[in-house]
Amino acid sequence: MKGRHLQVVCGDRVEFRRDGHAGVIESVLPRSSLLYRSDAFKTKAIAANVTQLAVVVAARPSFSLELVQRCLLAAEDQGIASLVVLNKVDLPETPAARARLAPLARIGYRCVELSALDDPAPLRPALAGHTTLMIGQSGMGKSTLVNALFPDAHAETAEYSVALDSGRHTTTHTRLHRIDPDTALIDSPGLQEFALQHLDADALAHAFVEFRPFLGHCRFRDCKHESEPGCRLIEAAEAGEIDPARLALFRQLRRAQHKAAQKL
Ligand SMILES: Nc1nc2c(ncn2[C@@H]2O[C@H](COP(=O)(O)OP(=O)(O)O)[C@@H](O)[C@H]2O)c(=O)[nH]1
Ligand SMILES: [Mg+2]
Ligand SMILES: [Zn+2]
Repeated sequence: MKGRHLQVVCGDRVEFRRDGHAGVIESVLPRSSLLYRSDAFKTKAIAANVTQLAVVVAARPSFSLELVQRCLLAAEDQGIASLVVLNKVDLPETPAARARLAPLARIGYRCVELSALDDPAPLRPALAGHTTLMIGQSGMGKSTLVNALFPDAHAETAEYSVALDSGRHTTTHTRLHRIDPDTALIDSPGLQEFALQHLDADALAHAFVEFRPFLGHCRFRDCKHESEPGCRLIEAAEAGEIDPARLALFRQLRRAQHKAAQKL
């Protein structure tokens, strides 16, 4: 690998050689997973070898349930575990936030509730043995959580950034915090978009875990699950076996993916 351009992302395992007082990365070892972020212009790798995604939400400011689901879908596609962290349970609006997450809990997603300001401990057992990428919209309390878990981390939280007049997005670098040899937490900047465009329609459908038992049973092999007769997913939604809102989300994402593919 020497002399070649190396794409190293947070979480990579590398072969490293000492060179005087410096060090040289000789090679990047094969990755077990690679997660991407995308905006209108480009797709960018954000972290490698992640084994679990933790999506942080809170009752205030309000969070996008669609964004949470996009994150969970990206994790499913990469075959990694995921959980939702409902932070700020000290806030009185928490029951409403919990109710919004209920459809995800029903299909098996774990939800850990805590208040980063009071006690981050409820998250520790969920992190053990994993390399967890923590993501979530700005203001959900990710930096507060990192500081509570790692008192030496000094991650900048919202008030601090306001004082410095440096804007809303305080975390600018993706950073790995090691807890023990088998456990690490990766803190990444406020995430507005999670790349799903690179998934084809089939991969996207499989990322909806609760759809899996029904896939391959539609009358038409190339069923788009829109309005085709004999569509097993439409039947399942009508029978209450899957959540119609999830089928609607699938259709919306599939159309967006289709449009993006046409632009290439
Ligand atoms: N009430 C309450 N506020 C919190 C909690 N955790 C974080 N916050 C506040 O939420 C705001 C955003 O926190 P920050 O950690 O910067 O969010 P980030 O953008 O996700 O990194 C700050 O004002 C925090 O003090 C919590 O558990 N309860
Ligand atoms: Mg932050
Ligand atoms: Zn179908």
